[in-house]
Amino acid sequence: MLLLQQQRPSRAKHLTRYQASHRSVQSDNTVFIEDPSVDAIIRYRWIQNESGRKLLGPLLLPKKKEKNLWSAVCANRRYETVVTVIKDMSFRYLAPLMPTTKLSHAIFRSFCSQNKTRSPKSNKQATMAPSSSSEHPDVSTSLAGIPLSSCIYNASGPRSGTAAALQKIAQSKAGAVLSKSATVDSQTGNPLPRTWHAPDGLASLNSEGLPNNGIAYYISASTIAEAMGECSDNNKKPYMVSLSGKTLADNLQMLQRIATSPTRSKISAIELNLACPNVIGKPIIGFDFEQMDEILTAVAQVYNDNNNDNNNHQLPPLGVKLPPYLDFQHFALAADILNKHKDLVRYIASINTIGNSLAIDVYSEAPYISSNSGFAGLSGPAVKYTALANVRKFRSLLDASIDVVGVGGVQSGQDVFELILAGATAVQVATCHWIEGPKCFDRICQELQEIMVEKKYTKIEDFKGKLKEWSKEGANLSRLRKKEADTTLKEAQPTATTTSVTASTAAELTFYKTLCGVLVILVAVLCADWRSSIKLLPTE
Ligand code: RRO
Repeated sequence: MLLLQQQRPSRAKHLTRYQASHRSVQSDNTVFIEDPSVDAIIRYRWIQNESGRKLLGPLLLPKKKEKNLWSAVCANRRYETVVTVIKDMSFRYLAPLMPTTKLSHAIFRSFCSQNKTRSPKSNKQATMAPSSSSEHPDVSTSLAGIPLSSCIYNASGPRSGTAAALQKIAQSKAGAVLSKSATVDSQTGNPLPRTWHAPDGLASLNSEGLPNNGIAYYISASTIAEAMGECSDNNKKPYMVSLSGKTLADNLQMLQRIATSPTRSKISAIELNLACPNVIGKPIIGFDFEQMDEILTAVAQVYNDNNNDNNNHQLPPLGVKLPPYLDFQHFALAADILNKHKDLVRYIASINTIGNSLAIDVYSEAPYISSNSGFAGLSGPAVKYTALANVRKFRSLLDASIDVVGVGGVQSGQDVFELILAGATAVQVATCHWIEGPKCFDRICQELQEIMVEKKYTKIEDFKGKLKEWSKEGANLSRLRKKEADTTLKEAQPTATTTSVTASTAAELTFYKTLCGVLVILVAVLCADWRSSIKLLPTE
């Protein structure tokens, strides 16, 4: 790891210091570069492959007052600290991945090219992590019998409505590609504005109203080919289709169309959305247990009819997207229905957004969202705890044959780790993908791997569903770990303070010095003027 801190550095000086110390870049392929031109610290991470280094994405950490903390983090490099600090710094510093500056890119490029020209021996010495399995834990999983190279993929919703958007997911480290929920015909959705992001980055609202290109588009050969490209082989990366018919008949019709589609074998799973909160005038199906049972019974009939005929119309495994439940009785009722249909339902995705939330603009004294009187689905980091509880509860109530996919507020490897600990087999990312774009899958995947390395877990099964009961010993261990991290932070802070006179601080100093000088001159002139005017006063 490396943190460059200097006073008014020129670019050349910056590079020189960087070059002098780049050997200290840590084996986890992370480098921190302070960029005085934007008063920020930029974190670069990369992977090493045969052809050189591939940048995983620069991350701008812009807050000046956070610098000391970051110096400490850099010195410490314990993943707990890094993850904690990342989370404390709040979503808005991380998720949007603001455009990083030319200066830092130049430094990073220089670093890459420099290391490429080294001899293999010194190259090894310099930085790179050995690519053993312990350094790159296995994040693959098996969902409803479908192998996923990574347990992290996109949720149906943001950035999943077009082949172009789906292609970007396919080209990322996401373990699968899931389409936007389809209706029978294409539709544009609710009027704008229909989305809102809280300024603190902790919550988002949407009342999209199911804008989508219609089922024909999502199951067409051209869409799947464009989206999946090289990945169109199901063994490499599964393509999944979400359905959200406006009526039961619509859902059954769409299932039938998939069963008879020439692309049927290219669709690895179907996710039936029983939880859309934004169809005006329609209830959230997952809260109406009678209707939920009715729908699953009818869907089971379509599956049976097709899977038992001799026309090779087998339908892919079915998952069900559920709304968030908040009451133990509701968990039990929903789980009973799902268990009743365990031959049909291979996984649940839990949770959809928290429906009918409301955000108010204090200036206009009106909702931020125009449609449905401002009522909309809540997502983002604020809902993670509801998602964790739903995953945990359903894992304990559902038949073991039904997998649980965790979704809700995931924005870091730690979030994925927690959901898997609570019992998730895989994890979907929605709001973070919406804000950060598909590179979030690579970042989150690497963060999960870092946690697994630290904890010496080599595969997902090592911790899946293994959430422990609260215990005094556990709480003591946690306290000890936090104390250790705090001590390391405190130890690192004085160094950071003494060494980090930033460019902007220096500029402020110069400004105040000049201001003082001007004031002294002004006062001197005024005094001289006053004295001479006294002398000139006529004597009585
Ligand atoms: O399109 C939407 O308004 C939407 C859907 Br289908 C959903 O399932 N969840 C959500 O928050 N928005």
